[in-house]
Amino acid sequence: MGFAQVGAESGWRTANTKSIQESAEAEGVDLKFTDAQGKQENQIQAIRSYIQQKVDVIAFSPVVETGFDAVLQEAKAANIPVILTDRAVDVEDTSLYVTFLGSDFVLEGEKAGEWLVENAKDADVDGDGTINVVQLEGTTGAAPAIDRAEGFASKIGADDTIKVTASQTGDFTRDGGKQVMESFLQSDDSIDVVFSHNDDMGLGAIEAIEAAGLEPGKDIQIITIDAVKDGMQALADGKINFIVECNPLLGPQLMDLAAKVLDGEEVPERVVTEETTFTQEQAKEALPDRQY
Ligand code: GYE
Repeated sequence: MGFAQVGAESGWRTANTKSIQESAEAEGVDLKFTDAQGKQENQIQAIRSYIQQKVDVIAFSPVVETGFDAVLQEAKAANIPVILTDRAVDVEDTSLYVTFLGSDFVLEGEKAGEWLVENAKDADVDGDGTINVVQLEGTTGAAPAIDRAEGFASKIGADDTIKVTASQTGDFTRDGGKQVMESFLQSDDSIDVVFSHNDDMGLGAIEAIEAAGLEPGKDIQIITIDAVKDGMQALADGKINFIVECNPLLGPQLMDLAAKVLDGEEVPERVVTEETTFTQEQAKEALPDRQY
């Protein structure tokens, strides 16, 4: 199996890589692994090299949704099946991949939005009747950034006191989240809520909020997605208010799907990961057994 990973941008990604490498080893799969360092061109190059090496199956987590048509056509022409892992591509011809294993990112955004609608009153710390939300977006053009924003917007639309006043990418990294939050705080002193597309950017935002002399989780509420250990710890500590889980442990299912595809068995076009959500109390309970 040739696997073209996005990079090492977040705690989620690190756990995802470990899961894929460990499951390959456990299943006796000869894994060729590359890290694209967040660059689509590196990923395309890695896929091309897997085609040249005539691997049996290619799996990858696309950095962004568009621009993969040509290389996927090359894989198809070489009769190498492709499994999308974690993130989707936007291609016209869906026969260019056999299946897509990963989360429902729209649903994750919806869960975040629903929680805010239900808890909006508590978020309005300054009591001015409006909830001003700033959004830390994931990598521009990536499926989880597009879908989480869409799901969130569709739910907060139910409450016209909730408004997204600023939205910018922090590229799914802690440093990116910190920098964007610093600039948001400089230009706006009425921020009530941060909606961050992942834990890492939320953790960066916590640093920026504390540096500005404010208390994260109280003066400004924070909602994130992923539920990696560092995020869950911040949630248990009261610095994050709500986390929507996104499970990175896709390795076992990926190896299973690959084996089936190579055995000529039918596999579903879409395999959705099951996930939950965590409040501060639930995070305290879940933390001791958290695997990632
Ligand atoms: O949420 C984020 C990571 O594609 C689901 O990518 C993944 C996202 C995850 O960098 O932390």
